[in-house]
Amino acid sequence: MRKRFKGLALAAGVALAGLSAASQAAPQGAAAPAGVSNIAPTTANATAPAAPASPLLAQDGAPATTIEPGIGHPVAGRIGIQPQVTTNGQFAHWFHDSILVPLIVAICVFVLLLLLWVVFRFRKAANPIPSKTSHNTAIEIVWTLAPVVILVLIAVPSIGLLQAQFKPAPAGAVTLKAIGNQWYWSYQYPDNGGFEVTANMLKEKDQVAKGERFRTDADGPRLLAADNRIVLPVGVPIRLITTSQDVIHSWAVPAFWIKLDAVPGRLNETSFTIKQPGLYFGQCSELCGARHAFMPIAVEAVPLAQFAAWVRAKGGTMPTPGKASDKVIPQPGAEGSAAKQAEGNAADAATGPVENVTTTAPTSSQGATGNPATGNAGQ
Ligand SMILES: [Cu+2]
Repeated sequence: MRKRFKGLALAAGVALAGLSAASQAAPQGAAAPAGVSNIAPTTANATAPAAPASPLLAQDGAPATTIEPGIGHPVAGRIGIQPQVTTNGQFAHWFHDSILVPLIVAICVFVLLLLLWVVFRFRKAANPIPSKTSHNTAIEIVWTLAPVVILVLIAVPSIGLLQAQFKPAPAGAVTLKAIGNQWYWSYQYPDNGGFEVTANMLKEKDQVAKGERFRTDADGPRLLAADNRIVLPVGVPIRLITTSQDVIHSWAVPAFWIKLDAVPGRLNETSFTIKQPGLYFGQCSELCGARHAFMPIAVEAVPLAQFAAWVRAKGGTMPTPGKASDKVIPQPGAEGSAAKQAEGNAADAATGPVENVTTTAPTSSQGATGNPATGNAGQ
């Protein structure tokens, strides 16, 4: 089923790419203000007219990937964790459902039964002369040690999971840099030519002006659908780097077991591997201002070949199929970072006393944060 769908999507993509030049020019031109009406600037890709050539999106912006019911998005009335598509997520899901919840339930039931038994057994009517017992060494040792043992048993897999969640990506990972903005996400693929994608929430039909693009069910659930999806390959490690332009945001996709704060001036990093193709939705998960609830994340996970086609359609490059560069991305202000190098150059070029290094702002920022490098130059 999925295989057939993949083939269809690919075929549709190729067909669209071929047709786009001829048939798409007219409607796109007519609907030109559609993209402009978004809140955030969508001028990310200045080099290539990417959208029409994208093998994954139809010309009108309709996605070629369809949503699988119950996977990658919330469902009304569902209790519990979303189905997981990463190793960490699957382990955490099992840990939660098979260890933690049963344990909590068992402890609660046990304590409740003890209470009921004590209330019944030691009631006044049955004990006209109260017992004077005040200590019982054996039972005190048990009720101290038993919780300790339980906590230690829980701690072992917990700490293992915690460690796994922050494991650096292995060599050959594809790097995705997610940048939080008030209030939208922008994305860069530093290993794939550094093109940028801006993702805004799609509004409902009654919220947009005539001719403007609005959300359809194919785009995704209300408040979760984005005009541009992030495309990532399946089965390839993803190096996720987050940062922010303004305030703290958080890049979170429940189906990936990923929630990583995006902090201005800093880079946070984690890695994950998506196991199955599909559409996965998430949201900013750090209260970041008035429109915090309206900066969704939509990830389209596709086979590597399709990812490569999308990258090329966006004007990017694939270093080696399935193998991104392993270059180290230095933290702002660290040795080897652009800001540090610029600082060194500025110091070399200075002929007189330098009153304040930070005033000689390097022309090139480190790029990782997108912030001017002046804030780091003096450190
Ligand atoms: Cu935010």
